[in-house]
Amino acid sequence: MGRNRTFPVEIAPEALLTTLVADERLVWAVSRPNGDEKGDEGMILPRSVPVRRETLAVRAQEVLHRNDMGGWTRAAPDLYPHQWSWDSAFIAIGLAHLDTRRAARELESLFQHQWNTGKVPHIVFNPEAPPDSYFPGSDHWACAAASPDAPPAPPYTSCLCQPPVHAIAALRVWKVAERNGGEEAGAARAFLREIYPKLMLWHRYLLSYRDPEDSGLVTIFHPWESGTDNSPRWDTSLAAVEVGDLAPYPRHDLQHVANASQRPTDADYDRYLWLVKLIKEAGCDEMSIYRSHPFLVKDALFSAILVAANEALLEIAGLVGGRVEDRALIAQWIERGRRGLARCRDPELGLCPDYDLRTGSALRAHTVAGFAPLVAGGLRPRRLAILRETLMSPSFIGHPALGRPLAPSTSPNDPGFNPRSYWRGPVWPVIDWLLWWAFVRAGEHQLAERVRESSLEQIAEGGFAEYFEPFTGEPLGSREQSWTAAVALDWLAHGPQREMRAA
Ligand code: 2M8
Repeated sequence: MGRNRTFPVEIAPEALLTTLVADERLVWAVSRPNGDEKGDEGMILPRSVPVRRETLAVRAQEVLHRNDMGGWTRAAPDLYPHQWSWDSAFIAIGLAHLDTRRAARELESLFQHQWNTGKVPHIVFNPEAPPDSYFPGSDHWACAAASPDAPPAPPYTSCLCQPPVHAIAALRVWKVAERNGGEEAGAARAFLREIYPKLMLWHRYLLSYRDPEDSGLVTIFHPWESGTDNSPRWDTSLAAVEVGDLAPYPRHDLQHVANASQRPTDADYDRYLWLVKLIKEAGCDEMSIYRSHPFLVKDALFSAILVAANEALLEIAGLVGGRVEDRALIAQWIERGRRGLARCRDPELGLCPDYDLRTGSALRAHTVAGFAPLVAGGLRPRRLAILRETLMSPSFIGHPALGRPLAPSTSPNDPGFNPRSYWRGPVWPVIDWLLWWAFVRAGEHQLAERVRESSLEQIAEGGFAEYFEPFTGEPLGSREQSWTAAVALDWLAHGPQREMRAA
């Protein structure tokens, strides 16, 4: 992994327009004069500037170009200078519309660092990133390399993992390449053959090491594994973690946001680092972690993404001629996941909460992760209607003060809601992508289109931010976040008509 800049996506803007943009309408970007008085900074565009979809596509391409490190993409320029697992999967989905080979490469480079157990690490550290750019960095995780299951290092990896969007991304790459035909389709088929056993091993890891109970639900050992780090989902379980002696540590992340309130608190970080310390002490060994770890949680959204990823994997197995026994096994995994998610349903909340294995109780927060069964798909009409109703209710998209009809990461009615703090309220484009894609698969095209349209408007107005304030649309967190650019490209490539055809 080096900083060899060989980004192949040098499509002329005109070519990009014809190949990529399926929907040629304008997005009106409306900025507030002088920025929001509560905000940290003003909006990027002057008042009422029409942003053509073409311009947005070119800008998204430029973000991915600037974050390209030659075969892999950093999650963001300053805040996240390494390769993150689920970010890379979303990035591959976006890159597929620019260059399917480069998109395949994104996944291949991540899977080069897969552990022997099948685990795909949540971070692959860029050896060339300055040591004070991210904490905890590679030196903090170097001990993970001592595990007999770790891949050769450097580059070092963390020993956590993140939601398995990868098979979904691999299939997306194939579908675009197949449509383009010729040599590109041939290369994508070779890529699928190559990645299929690795994906199989990855999913097997999650369904064994992370679900020894056969519940269909994945156990996470750290909030970072959920990808929704400081969500109120984890408040109760984290509060029970007693932090011991911790060496002082830096908060490099705070240098890269306009206001520290947009990031997790120091108390959160103490717990995050304490859990990392315990995981390191357990030698990153799942069985030891399972025996003694103070944070063992069944993550509903992670589990739902795994179900959807298994559906993609089953399709890939068909395309590459995977063994019949493996296909039967994947089909069982899908069933097992759906049954697990059905069991965690909470009729009063209308959501599917996470579950704390230590206390044996549901974690009843009102967050967007509760719509996990939508993401898993395959719902009966009644169940789909209930989730849809909850999503459209004033607790989420129907909240009267929202700037746009997009789901806040945490319901404004949840006591843990904070509209400016990371996963405690802001709108996240990647989560909207998951909901949009779930609606497309469920045949809910009007809803899907509403999410797509509003998300593109939000990005046209605020740029490729990591997350957005749900009432004002103010961009927050990192700028030039790769996965925001990637999902924008995917949305732009899927105009409303195409969604209708996909039905
Ligand atoms: C955020 O998480 C990292 C830790 O993994 C961090 O805050 O330092 C999350 O939003 C996570 O979901 C994402 O993958 C990562 C990189 O974008 O940033």
